[in-house]
Amino acid sequence: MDRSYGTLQSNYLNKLMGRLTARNQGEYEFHQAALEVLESLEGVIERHPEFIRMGIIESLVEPERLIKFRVPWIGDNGRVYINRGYRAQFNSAIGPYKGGLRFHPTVSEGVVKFLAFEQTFKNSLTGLPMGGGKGGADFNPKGKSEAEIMRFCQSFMTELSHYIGPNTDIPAGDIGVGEREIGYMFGQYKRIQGEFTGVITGKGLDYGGSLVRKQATGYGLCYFVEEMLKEKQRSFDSMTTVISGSGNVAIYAAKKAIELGAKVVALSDSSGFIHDKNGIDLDLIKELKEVQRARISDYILKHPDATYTEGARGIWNIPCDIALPCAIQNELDELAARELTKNGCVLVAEGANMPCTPGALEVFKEKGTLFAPGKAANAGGVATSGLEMSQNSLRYSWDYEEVDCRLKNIMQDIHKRASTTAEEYDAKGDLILGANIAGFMKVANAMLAQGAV
Ligand code: NDP
Ligand code: 2IT
Repeated sequence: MDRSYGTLQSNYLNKLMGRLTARNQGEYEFHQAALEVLESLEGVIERHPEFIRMGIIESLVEPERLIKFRVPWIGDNGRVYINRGYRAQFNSAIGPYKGGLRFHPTVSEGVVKFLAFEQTFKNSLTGLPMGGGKGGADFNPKGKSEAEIMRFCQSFMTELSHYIGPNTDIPAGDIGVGEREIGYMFGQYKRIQGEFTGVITGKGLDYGGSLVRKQATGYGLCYFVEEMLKEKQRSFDSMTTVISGSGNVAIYAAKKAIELGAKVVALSDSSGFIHDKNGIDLDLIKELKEVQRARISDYILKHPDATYTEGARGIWNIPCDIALPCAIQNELDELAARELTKNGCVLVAEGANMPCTPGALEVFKEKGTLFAPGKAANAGGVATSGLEMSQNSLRYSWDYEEVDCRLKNIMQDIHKRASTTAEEYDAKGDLILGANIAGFMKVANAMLAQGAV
């Protein structure tokens, strides 16, 4: 059953939301992401009736193109397996489609649409000329051999290569797609097209990747949080921090938070979480996750003082000052939010895309918890992908400090714009509203300027 959408005041937006749920049945994540943005636009359409007249919001919730394809691949046992691949080319008003690829069993049309929709606003917030896209496959990389991963990536790219290009659509990584998978897909694209172009980002440093891209989402998240804390005359110093996930985003969020003085006491994977009151040993986590591709439960073999608990959701019961959900959508629900705030958590910032449920967001609002939405706080990854594209076009590489400094400036700028936009719309401190409106305005104005296309 689709939920009802009684929270929209405007008759126009309410009808639009009704049509959206009817036309995209069962795509709950997409409904959730769209509703959150529409809720933020109530004040905008009062000030800008031209957006209604020109159908801008109806266009924005409809992907420009949705590609769905078969991905056959051969297992080590000689059997043929079939997965489903997707690419949602959501919006190209301000630049070529840009966004990651996710390999995870839960990937579906609705998930890819929610991610590409969010990406449109996120990319706009970075200030760089990138439209919104997202893709992936319902392929589960867990337990697959190196050769199986390579064959899957090559088959996936054989089909995807027809639809992407350095000036049309530039994919990157996301859950289950890291530097290894990007390398295999880039190699296959190069072979098919017979040209070496910046068609994908997150590449290895030896073949066109950018310094800091690997760290960028996690570092950017912490730069954003620093800005939020600064406004309250606080910092990361001595802040007990809980971070979910133990993948690319979580690891580099932990690294930067520790560098800035925080005590990171917990991390998780989809099976469970570790709690190390002494502060987690990040070198061990990196060895387990980046090198061995092991489970996080192995952490306690080296640190018997730490605890491992089955079930990822229990991580939010750990008392902390700061919580950074960096795993997957809807991983932090209303109950978890109540537990966090009861235990004194003062700030929640989304490293993942839409990790907090609408119920959790209500709790944070009610309790006055400082909150940063993913489309603003985790934009550092795609922003640095944008910097990778610039370097590829220039056929030049910037040094580490240069990229890190640009990333930090972009994150500070996103924070400032989300903050000031919230104030302009009489919602001081509401970074959800501020980020949604600031991201929306640039895309909407570009769409208006380009006419009904
Ligand atoms: P990774 O694949 O590197 O890591 C994902 C992590 O999340 C793994 O530790 C995984 O554990 C864990 N996880 C998956 N499902 C669950 C679950 N149900 N409960 C708890 N943990 C879970 O992905 P990334 O770090 O790249 O991405 C994480 C999030 O950040 C995603 O939401 C992604 O969309 C978002 N993001 C990523 C960016 C990037 O640049 N990579 C940029 C912006 C946002 P396990 O190994 O057991 O599956
Ligand atoms: O969700 C995201 O912003 C990403 N997965 C990164 C996308 C990118 O193109 O770098």
